[in-house]
Amino acid sequence: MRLTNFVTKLSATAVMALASAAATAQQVGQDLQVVGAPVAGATGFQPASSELARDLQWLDGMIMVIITAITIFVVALLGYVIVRYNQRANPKPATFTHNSPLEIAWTIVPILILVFIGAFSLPTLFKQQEIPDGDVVIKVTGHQWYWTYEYVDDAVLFDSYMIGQPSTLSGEDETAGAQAYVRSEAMNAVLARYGYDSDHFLLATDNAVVVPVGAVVVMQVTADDVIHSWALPAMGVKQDGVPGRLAQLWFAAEQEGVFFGQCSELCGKDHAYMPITVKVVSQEAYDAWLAAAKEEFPA
Ligand SMILES: [Cu+2]
Repeated sequence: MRLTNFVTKLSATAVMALASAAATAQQVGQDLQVVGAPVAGATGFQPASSELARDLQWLDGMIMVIITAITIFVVALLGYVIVRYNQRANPKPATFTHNSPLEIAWTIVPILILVFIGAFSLPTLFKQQEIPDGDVVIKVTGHQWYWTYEYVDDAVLFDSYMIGQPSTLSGEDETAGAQAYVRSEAMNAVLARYGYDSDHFLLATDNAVVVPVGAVVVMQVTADDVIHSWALPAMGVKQDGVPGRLAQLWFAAEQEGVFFGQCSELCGKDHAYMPITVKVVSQEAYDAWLAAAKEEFPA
């Protein structure tokens, strides 16, 4: 019984290994849910999918409470003064010019509020800026107008273009009516071929960054022409890529899924057309992807 189980498991594993070896890099993660994407009409954050994103969203909420309390307090004071000390209610105004206890209070209280905010915001900032050792290290270079990704420890290097950018459309796509940068039925068919639907137009790229769930990912961000910015809202990261400099950011994704970001530094006429697609996959799927990527995209 045990032996049969073992044999069944072994053959299943072999089949899976064969199947994944046959997959192309682009096919990895096509069944993933889209988790981090902008939503039309929404005003809040994308779902926090890393510790950094959770921290900064919590900080935003906490500061919002303080801001709201201060605003209500100031508006209430203004209202009280308008009603109580207008010319009709208070015909004879007071003439004093100083009130030391009051002045000390309105100096010390804001200092305490700022120290309180700093006590929470500085650790959050330091956590973002202290770069841990990466399980996966990816050098990302911004170009007008696409990104290049290099998995520095694995000799994998590829460009990533927005689906709908001219180089992503084949002659057949154009015959079918797909025009670069234009939303259409034919464009939806191109998106579908890559595993995306029409909502992901302007967000999805031909080649995605693939990272394993839970792994510490360090991105080394730079650019080779003008300043770009690599941003992934659901992970709470954004870093300018400056020509000649290598800046770093890090994140560890807490859930599998597809996450979209966009270049966030105005970089020329097609700035709107260099999105970022990150697929967070299981370790097994990542290993399969890496094996395929080494074949397809040798550095
Ligand atoms: Cu840009």
